[in-house]
Amino acid sequence: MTKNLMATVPSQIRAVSGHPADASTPMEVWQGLSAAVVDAIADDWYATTRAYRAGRMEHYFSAEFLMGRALLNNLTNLGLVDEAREAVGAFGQDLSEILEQEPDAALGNGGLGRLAACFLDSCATLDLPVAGYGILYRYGLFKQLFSDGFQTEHPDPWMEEGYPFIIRREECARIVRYNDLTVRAVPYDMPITGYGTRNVGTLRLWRAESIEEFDYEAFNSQRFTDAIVERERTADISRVLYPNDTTYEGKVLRVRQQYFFCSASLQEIVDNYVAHHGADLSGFAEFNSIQLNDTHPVLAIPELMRILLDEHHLGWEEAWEVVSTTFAYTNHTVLAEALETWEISIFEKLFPRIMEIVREIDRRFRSDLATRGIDPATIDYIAPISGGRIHMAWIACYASYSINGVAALHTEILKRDTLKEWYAIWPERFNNKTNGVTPRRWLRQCNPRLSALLDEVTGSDAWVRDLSALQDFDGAATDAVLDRLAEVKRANKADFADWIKAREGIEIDPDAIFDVQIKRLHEYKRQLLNAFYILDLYFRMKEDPTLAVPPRVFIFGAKAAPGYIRAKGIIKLINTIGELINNDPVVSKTLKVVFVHNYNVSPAEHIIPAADVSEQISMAGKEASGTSNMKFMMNGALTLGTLDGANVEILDAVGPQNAYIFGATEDELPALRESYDPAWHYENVPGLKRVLDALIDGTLDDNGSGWFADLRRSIFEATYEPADVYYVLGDFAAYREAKDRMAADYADQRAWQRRAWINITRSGRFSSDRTISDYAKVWGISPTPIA
Ligand code: KOT
Repeated sequence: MTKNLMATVPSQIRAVSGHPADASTPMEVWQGLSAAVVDAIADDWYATTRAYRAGRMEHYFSAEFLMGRALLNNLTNLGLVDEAREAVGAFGQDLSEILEQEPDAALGNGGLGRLAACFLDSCATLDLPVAGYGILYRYGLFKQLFSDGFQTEHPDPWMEEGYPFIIRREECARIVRYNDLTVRAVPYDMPITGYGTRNVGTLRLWRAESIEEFDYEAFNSQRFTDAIVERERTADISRVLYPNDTTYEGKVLRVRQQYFFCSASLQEIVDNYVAHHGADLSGFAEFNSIQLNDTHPVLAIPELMRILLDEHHLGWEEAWEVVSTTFAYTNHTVLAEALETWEISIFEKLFPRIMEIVREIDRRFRSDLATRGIDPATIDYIAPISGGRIHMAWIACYASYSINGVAALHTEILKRDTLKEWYAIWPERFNNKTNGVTPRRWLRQCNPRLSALLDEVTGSDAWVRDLSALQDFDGAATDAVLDRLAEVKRANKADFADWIKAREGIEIDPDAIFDVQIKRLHEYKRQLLNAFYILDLYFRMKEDPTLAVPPRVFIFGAKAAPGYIRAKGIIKLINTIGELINNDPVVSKTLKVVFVHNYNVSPAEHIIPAADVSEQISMAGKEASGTSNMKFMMNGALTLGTLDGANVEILDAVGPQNAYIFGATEDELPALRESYDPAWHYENVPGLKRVLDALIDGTLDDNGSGWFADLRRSIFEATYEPADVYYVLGDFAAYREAKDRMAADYADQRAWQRRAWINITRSGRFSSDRTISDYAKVWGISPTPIA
């Protein structure tokens, strides 16, 4: 494999560019080098696919896979980074410049999609027979630009220049039928390499195409546009990723997308079963299990029923037995606005047979529960069809052999509130799977300096496959090691400062504290609380120029859903505060605010290794898990956070002296809320009045949008929701105290480095390898190495 790459790179580049390698553009070199990598793994990929298909497999169904870039990830996994550098160096190209040519595969919104990508990496590394299934969106998540501090959205045609890491499998196309449209689903396969293994897994993404290129009859009878329109209606299905994170939008096209990839994937899985085990489908669940990544793929449940009933002629009971031992369901949020429910009329219009099956599931569910003595009101509330709508989460809970949340606290909230009726009936189905992130991309690959230090301290790279091994090195933090750790962080921060200068045009001081909040923009995540702190600090410094404030850079990265005006208002606010501070001749010597535009996987790889402080400040009970918290920890940043999601478990891992925890807890909030009065906080909590007034007194200009006044109203006035639903003012004093203290503590560099070291060595349980090993027990699969 290794010697292959060096030998094939120049010819692959020539094949792509039609030029000699040394006359090719960086983009062509990226294409050729990537093709050489695919060439190097092709035989192993084929062998892995064959081995997996013959045995029991897990199938991970997800509407989103936020893969990011592939080339460096594959080179890292295959141990070919140095060789690739040499290969392109031979004709005067610089590998880091080549790597920057690659577009991000941004086929996801945020945490849910990135989790799916980390899981695939772990499955490959652990040699587990798992394949991913999703949609090949032509346009990934929109590109974000700022114009006068306002977010603007632009299309992201990420594959337009060609993408070597995905292979069209024409021969595996399937037909997906809607009542009003029949389309061809063509699979595109992406190889998923692991670290230190020859196994290569697969992500299969489906693209919608017309059965025929043209409706020739329409074309010939001079109805050219009709022919085109029909073709476009089909292509619409896989055209674009919906840009909503944790919100639900009941659009017909969206449900078409969901059915599209579920139906195509199931057809393939069923056909593969028949090819290996014969036409009796009653044994299907012995060889197959399907994980549903939230409710987006829940249509797979009635669709598998349809295939078993109509195409393989099983009886209802027999089919239901198969289905209810096949599916497992992961819930990713307790936010009410994310719960998917569909109007019956949409299902009736698109797929009447699926609707018929859902009605039968509903009928049997009701009688099943009545027999169990459940009261009629409860039955009606959790029935698959209720209030004239179809409830995807209820179908998932009813049909799944396993139901899990994504962090301990989240799973407890599911059992206690969100899914309590289900927990009462089927407690044995519930289990927790705390999320994790892959240490390959999020440490080995993005932080080579820290990786080299860890190799040295631990004596090998074994930690890359077993991150928990680092915990034995808690005590290895000698002065010499901590000096090295400090050098690593300083060098990463200097690199980051260069990157920011080039990307955003802002100069930052690598010796300042880098305080980072990167995640989707949502009120519950409380970027507003962070913004209020920064503005308050600015006012404190204006008021008392002698105030001792350690130099700080506040870094943000966040996209707002295009229709989420309040989230866009918060982006505009942060940009406006940034302008005020960055242009203040005095304050800007100490503070800077940087909003990284178009935040995505590859910017995260630059930001996280340079961070000192990890902002995880959601209102307790709202962030199901969070995963950037884990990436920061792995890279030696200290958490400043609430007791929410996986922060609770991070605190447990590092101990209270190694994290900064503040604010109301999930169990305290209900009582606090009863007497909560934001106006009282505004009058009495130091700093708040000045900050809130700045939103409307002309200090901050929202360019006439009225958005700042709206943000202020959201704090004081109850509309659809109570005033300040996310308790921003309630937690402000505790946040300010913790954040000030943290900044002061930074001065003791030795103590800080020691705590950073502990964060790194204790991050093992947040490796997605641990998460996937836990899932593998539920799935009943075991490692299947090909070599
Ligand atoms: C989106 C739409 C519907 C239902 C749920 C979502 C969702 C949830 N999208 N992202 N999430 C996040 O998932 C991550 C991975 O589990 C969590 O870490 C994070 O807390 C969720 O907000």
